[in-house]
Formats: sequence, C-alpha cells, structure tokens
Amino acid sequence: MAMTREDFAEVLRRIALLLELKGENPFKIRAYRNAAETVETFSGDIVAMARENRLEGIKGIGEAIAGKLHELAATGRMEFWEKLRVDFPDSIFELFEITGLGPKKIKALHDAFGVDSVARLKEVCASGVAAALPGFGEKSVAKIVEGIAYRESHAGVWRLGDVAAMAAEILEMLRAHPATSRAEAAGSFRRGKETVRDLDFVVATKHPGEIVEYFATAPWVAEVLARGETKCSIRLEEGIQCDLRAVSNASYPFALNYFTGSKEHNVALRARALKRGYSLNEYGLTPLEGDGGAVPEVFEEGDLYRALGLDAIDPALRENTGEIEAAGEGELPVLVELANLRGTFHNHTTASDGRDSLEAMAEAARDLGLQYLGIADHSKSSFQANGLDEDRLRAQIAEIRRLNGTYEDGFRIFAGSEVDILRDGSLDFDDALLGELDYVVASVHNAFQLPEEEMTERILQAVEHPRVTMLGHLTGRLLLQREAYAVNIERVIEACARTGTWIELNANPWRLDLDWRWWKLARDRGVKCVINPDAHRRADLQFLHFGVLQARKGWLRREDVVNCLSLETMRERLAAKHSGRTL
Ligand code: DGT
Ligand code: CA
Ligand code: CA
Ligand code: ZN
Repeated sequence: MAMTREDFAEVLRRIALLLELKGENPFKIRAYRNAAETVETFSGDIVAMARENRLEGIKGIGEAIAGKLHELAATGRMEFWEKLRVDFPDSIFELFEITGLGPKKIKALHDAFGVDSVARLKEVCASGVAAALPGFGEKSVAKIVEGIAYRESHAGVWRLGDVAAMAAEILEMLRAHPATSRAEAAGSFRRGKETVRDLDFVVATKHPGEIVEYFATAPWVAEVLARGETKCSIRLEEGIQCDLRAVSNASYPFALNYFTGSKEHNVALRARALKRGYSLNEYGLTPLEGDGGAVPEVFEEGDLYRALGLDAIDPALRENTGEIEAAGEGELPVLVELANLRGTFHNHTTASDGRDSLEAMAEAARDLGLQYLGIADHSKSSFQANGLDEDRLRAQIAEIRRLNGTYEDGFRIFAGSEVDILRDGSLDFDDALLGELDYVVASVHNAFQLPEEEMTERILQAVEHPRVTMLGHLTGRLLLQREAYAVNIERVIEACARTGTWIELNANPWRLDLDWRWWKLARDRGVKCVINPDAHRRADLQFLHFGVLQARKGWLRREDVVNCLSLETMRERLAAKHSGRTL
C-alpha cells in the first residue's frame, strides 16, 4: 500500500524513541518529534510533496529530515531508519506504551538486562533484578508491574477517537458498492461508546455473496478471520477486528437494531415485544403462536420501536438505563446536537503547550461557525506544559482584548486560564488576577495519588472558590492508559449544583471526562455541562463531535449544555457569575 502521512509520522516517532534509547542529543530527538507532529497536521498533501522533494521551508521539518522523508516517499525506504532499527526488535516499542515507564528507565533496563519486550520486562520485574537497578527500587517496579497489568487488561480495546476515521472509511466503501442498498455501522461504535472492542457493519443487499467478497478483499484487510455466506470477520492492518452482516432489505432494520445493541437493550426490547405478543430477533418480528395477529410494517429502525409502542430511541441511549421506559411514556430527551454549540472554553495555544497561535485558534473557531472561543492556557505550576506566569497571562489577556476589537462579525475570544488546583486545594493564581479573567477552568494536574477523601476535599475547595467557572476533566482519566484518580464524584456534583459551578465534558477522545454514565444524575441535580475540546491545535476543535456524542449518551439536552448559549447570553451569564466586571 502507498505511504500515508500516518506512516511518515510513525517512522519519525519511532526514530525519536530509538534515538532516545541511544542517548542521543535531545534537540535532535525533539526535531523528529516536531516533524512527526507537523506531518500529521500539515494541511496539504505532505506525502506527494515529499515524493516531489518539495518540503523545503515547511516550518517544523528541517532540511535533514525533509531529505529523509523524500527518500522514504520516493523509494519506500529510509536508510537512516533501517540502519537504526537493526539493533532493536519491534517489540521494544511496546515498552513505551506502559504507564510508569519513561524513556530513561527503558534505556536503563535495556542497557543493563537487554530488556526489549514486555515479556522480558515482566521477567526482570518478577525476579527482583530490576528493583536493584539505580533509580528503580521496589516502589517504581511495583508501578511498572501495575502498568503492565493495566495494559493487558485493556488489550483488544480501542479508543473511539482512534477508530472513528477507519469506521467512516469502511462505511463509505460499503455504501459505494452497487449491490448495497443500505449500510450502517452498528455495535458499540454506533452507540458512541468511549471504547470499542470491534467494529460492526450491517448491509442491506440482494447479493450478500458479492458484499462479503468485497469486504474480505478490501485493501486494508490484514487477515480474514471467518467467512460465511452472509457474514465475514476481518482484521485491519491497524489490528482492530471488523464484523460484517449482509442481510435482505426486509431484515435490515431488525439486523441493524440487533447488532447495534447493547445486549442489555436488546434483551429488554425482546421482553417488551413478548409482552405485546411478538417474538423479536435479528430477522424480524413475528406473532407468537396462536396470536396470529397482523405484524406492523417495519421499513426502518424507527418503525420497529413504534411497532412496540415506543418512540424511536437514539443509538446513543441504548444502554438499558431507562430509555425503553422513557420511550414508552413519550419522555425521551431531545438530545443535544453538534449544531447547537455556539462556542467552547477549554483550549490551549502556543503560549503554553498548544501548537497553534491564539489568532489561528480563533480563526479556526470562526471557520467552524462558532460565536466565541475561550482560551485557557495552563497556569504556572504546570511547568511541564509551559504554564503561564502572571506577567505572561496578563499579556495574553491584553492581546485577547486587542484581537476582540478586530472582529467585525462580533466573534469573541474569552480570556480564561486552566488554573491548577494545587495539592492543598488552593488555586495557582491570586484572586486579583483571576478577577481580570472572563472565566476560570480549574483542573488537577498533579498529586493524582491522594486518598479519595483528600482528593475530594481538594476539588471541593476549588468548586467553592467564587472565581472558578468550571471544573476541567474532573477525574483525570486517560482512556486505556491511566485510571481516574480516587474522587467522590457524587459529592463534587452536589457542590457544583449548589454553587452553580459548571462541569466540563472534556471531548478529547483520550479523556471523555466526566464519563457519560454520570451526566443524567448531574443533570437531574441541576448541574450544567460545558463541552470542551481541550484543543492543543486547530484540528482538535473537531473533538467537539466526540463530546457531543458522550453528552447524548448522558441524556443531555440543549438546555443542559451551557455552551449552546448564544454569545450575548453567555456574556451576561459570565458577567453575572463574576459580578462587577464587564466583558
Ligand atoms: P464491543 O464489545 O465494543 O464490540 O460491544 P458491542 O456492543 O459492539 O458487542 P458485539 O460486537 O459483541 O455485538 C454487537 C451487538 O450484537 C451487541 O451490541 C448486541 C448484539 N449481540 C451480540 N451478542 C448478543 C447476545 O448474546 N444477545 C443479544 N441479545 N444480543 C447480542
Ligand atoms: Ca462491536
Ligand atoms: Ca462484533
Ligand atoms: Zn488539563
């Protein structure tokens, strides 16, 4: 297959990792990392440009790396990379996926014991030799062992954000086939689950054999796992499994409904059908013996729900958490949509650890049709993220005010800060400076291991602070990488309801925090949600899509999500929250 920008980025990242193991100059390593980022986010066809040797002058790709990328694009090989990698098996890259194990430790383990795979790492941890290495000790080895166990327990699980583009591509390809009359992605992906085990597709067709053949021989198939007349399972080159069902047009709504799940939703729906005298399965709805009544016509999924006396239930809600009862009583929520959002608040720029400038971020938000964008760069204690000190933040506020004067269409940047909640619950800036901001996002970025009681008190103190507008990524989880820290979420929700503090639904697909399972409760207690992309570059504003999906899974309506408010109302709301200031 032809080279893609992802292939480029992967090679550059792996070079950086191996250079790190070799103890190379940090600037050189940084150059490869930057180039990988640039390649991934560049707006033109970077692969074609590399092939034609036209990379010169692109910011983030130096001359030497440009030459190497040209070689890779033109010949499919990069001599530097091939030479570098001969000393290391590919399994060494697994080590970088383990929490608690950084490049320095990997290098030490590799140099001392030749550790070059997770299997070998387990051995040296178990035998006790790792703990004896300088800079290690029992405690850090215990952390590594925990990291290995976590990774193993999540093997075969994928983040929604990492598979969404693949799913869309496969669906598009299925729909393009002339024998396809209808096609949809099903399963946990369609339900918008934050992680999925595989991708499921359902196709309506008169020629299932042709669709199965087409699916099994697509260019991205690495392996055909199982193949029948009407179904097929494959593994993609990226590693994820995909299941296909090809059904008749008449069975399609039933098959789509069944394979969308969840299993629990299916079971409850089938019970409902039985009560009404039908048996329901993935092929259709049939009257129970002896009943012999007419079967309502079902052309699409909505008809199926209506046939059972229910309003149509959005896939996001199908987790059997009360949606069937609500649908029976006409009480399903009208769920928030991406198009309802008018702005968003938690975003970074090059001032801290973002990749795009303030102006560029604002332009991107305007392009998306948003009326306002909040900038909340890190505060000074987050030094690893280049957090802003008082002077730099004041300069940024001034720059935001200046830019606001230049927008003739009324677009507005709100000046905020993602302020660290320090270990003792105090905030990283004093009240005077916080008072100069339009809003404050308060987040925990360190001391994750505090006991639950202490962590909860720490966060509650921020909630009680009159200048805190919203809590950022409340639990700190990183999906498939780091568990949420211990915190009593219910108590935080109650405090937020009482103080009018908003809770963020962080839409970054690594976080999706606060988890959708909490939102119905939060909403019922009167807490407002704010969907934020936590964007570190322009393209990350697209994360809002994932945030909206999670909000839908949490039963949230337009009126529950504050950033659906128009600019005018939002200005009033913020001013009222932090009284005495004009924005
Ligand atoms: P996952 O684990 O992320 O792939 O989650 P799903 O929900 O996509 O699960 P999957 O792919 O095993 O199956 C797709 C759907 O098929 C599932 O949501 C519901 C339906 N299904 C699968 N097995 C059963 C079952 O034993 N009983 C019922 N009622 N439905 C099932
Ligand atoms: Ca699935
Ligand atoms: Ca499946
Ligand atoms: Zn943060």
